[in-house]
Amino acid sequence: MSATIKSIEAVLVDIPTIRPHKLSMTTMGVQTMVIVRIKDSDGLEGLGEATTIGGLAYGLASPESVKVTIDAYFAPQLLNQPAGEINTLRVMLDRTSPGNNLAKSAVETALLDLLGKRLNRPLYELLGGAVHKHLPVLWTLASGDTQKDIDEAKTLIAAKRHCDFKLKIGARPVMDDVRHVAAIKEAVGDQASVRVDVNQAWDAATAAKGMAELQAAGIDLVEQPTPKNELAALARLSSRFHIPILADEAVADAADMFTLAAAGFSGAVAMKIAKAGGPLRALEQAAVAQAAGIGLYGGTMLEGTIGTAASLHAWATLGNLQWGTEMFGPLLMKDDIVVTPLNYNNNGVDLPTGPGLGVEIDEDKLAEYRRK
Ligand code: MUC
Ligand code: MG
Repeated sequence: MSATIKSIEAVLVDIPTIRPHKLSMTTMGVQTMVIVRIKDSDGLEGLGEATTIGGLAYGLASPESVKVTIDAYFAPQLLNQPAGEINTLRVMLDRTSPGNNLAKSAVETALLDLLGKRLNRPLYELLGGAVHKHLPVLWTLASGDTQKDIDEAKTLIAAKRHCDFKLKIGARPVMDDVRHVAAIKEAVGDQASVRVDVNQAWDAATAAKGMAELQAAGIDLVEQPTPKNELAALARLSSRFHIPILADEAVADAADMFTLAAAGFSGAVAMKIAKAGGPLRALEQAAVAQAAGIGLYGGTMLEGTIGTAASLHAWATLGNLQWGTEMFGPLLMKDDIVVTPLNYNNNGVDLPTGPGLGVEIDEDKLAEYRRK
């Protein structure tokens, strides 16, 4: 008989960021992760992570609500079920609990990690094998100060830690943002790709003005300029400008991707396991995007090492990752709760190769940062 699920624990972990991280809707000084630990009847353990940004500022769930969802609703359904029947368990949770993708992502990840450990193979092999063993990683400049951002970019370029940058804009008047972005692009020149993320802050008219200015300034990509529900506006902007649009908040899963593509959108999509409901679900979204000619980008919710590793295993299986990834979450946090951190080098990160996610919890660090 196959192993069954014996315990499920959801732990809130708060780690300060290395500097304030300013987005259009909030400024982060701490990142809260929900770490999920699933143990089976053979004593093996799978790890998962559900992470959002700024409490309730960014997504539809908070870290605290994700913990309650897992403790009160998912755990009783999952206990004593066969741990390896991941598809069956997914179908069960979808039937009893629609949505709740953040919590589902952590559970799916933990079950995949458990399966990898049981089979003694890395997750990417369970997903059909890795096309890439080293993935490019962008860095977000979001100190809120132009000169600080330029200094940060130059240091990171010189250290070969990153050569692609995303700037968080949208909180200030559009021309203030354009001046900030243009100054940074001017300072780094052709050494770096510079992109922006507006996080839904512009209406359609402001977006048209902003995109024209950003196109003239040599910016490579504009992420989610308009509100997430305004799909027609996103589609219209994508055909009006040659600077491509990256859809983020507008598309969580495969169905959203189909709807946006059918509305006439062209450009790229920021895939995130947290939005889609797990690594398998994110790859379903990738298939729809590819069929519609929409470019792929490995996105982050600024997860720690567990969620970042899970995402990397999924993105590594994709032949065309046209826009690379932004899997830098662990680098934005002051500390980590794993024994061996990911290896960031040469403007990217190495895919972990151990069984499952290839990541191990540091129990002392977890005890230090878990919410008391
Ligand atoms: C987002 O909207 O993309 C990802 C990178 C970053 O700096 O913020 C997140 C959220
Ligand atoms: Mg974004």
